[in-house]
Amino acid sequence: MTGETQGRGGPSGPPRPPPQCPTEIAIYGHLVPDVGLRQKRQDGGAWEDWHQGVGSQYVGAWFIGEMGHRYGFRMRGVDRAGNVEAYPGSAEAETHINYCSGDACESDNGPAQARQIAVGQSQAHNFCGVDDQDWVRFWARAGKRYVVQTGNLGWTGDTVLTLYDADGTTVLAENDDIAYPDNLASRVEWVARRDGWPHARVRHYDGRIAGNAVTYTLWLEEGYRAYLPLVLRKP
Ligand SMILES: [Ca+2]
Ligand SMILES: [Ca+2]
Ligand SMILES: [Ca+2]
Repeated sequence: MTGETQGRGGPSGPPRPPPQCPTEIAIYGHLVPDVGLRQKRQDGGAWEDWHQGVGSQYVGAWFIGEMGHRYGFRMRGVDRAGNVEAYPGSAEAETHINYCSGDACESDNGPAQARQIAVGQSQAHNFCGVDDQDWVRFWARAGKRYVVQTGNLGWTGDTVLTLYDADGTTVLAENDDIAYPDNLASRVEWVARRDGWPHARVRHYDGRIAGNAVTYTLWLEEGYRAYLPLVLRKP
C-alpha cells in the first residue's frame, strides 16, 4: 500500500484536560492487486483485520479513531489465482490523532449555556468532543424575519442547524444541508410571531467527527423579503 494519511484533528492547543473525542481520518492507498486485505493497529499493539477483501477499484477508506492515539495500517494483495502475499513487517502508513481544543464559545452545549449573538454578528466554532453542540440565543422582534446560517465549513464539516423557541425545546425550524451534496452548511429563515429569545443549536451531522479542523462560522442576519414588480413595456 502506498499509504497517505490525513488527520482531522489539528495541532494541540494550550494545556487543558484533553477531551476524549474520536475523529475521522482518511486512508488513501493505491491497490495494484485484484483484492486487498488490510489490517490496522493502535499504539503499536496487535494487528487487527480491517477492510478485508477490498476490490482494486477502491483507493481510499474512512477510519474513525480516538484522539491521543497512534494508528498504523498495512495491506497485502491477493491475485486472481488466489495467491496471497505476506503482510509487511511494519506499518506502511501511520497517523497520530491529536487532541482538539474547544472553541472560544465553549461551554455552550445546551440551551442554558447558549451564547448571545446579535443581528449582523458571526461566531467562529469548531466541534470538539463527541456529540458537541453549540447553542446561541438572540433577541427577536415580532414580525421580523431572521436568517441563521452556517458556512466556512472546515474539511469534513457538515452542520445541522435547529432553531428552538425560547423554552429551548420547541423546534421552530431545522435544516441540514443548504444544497446537498454541494453545500453541507445549514440555513434557517424564520419570522418571529412575538418578541422573545429563540435559540439555535448547531451540531455535526455525524457527532463522532470532531477536531480543531472541523470548523464552521455561524451568522445571524435580519432579512426582509421585498416584492419588486417587473413591468415590461413594448419598445
Ligand atoms: Ca463547539
Ligand atoms: Ca459546544
Ligand atoms: Ca449539513
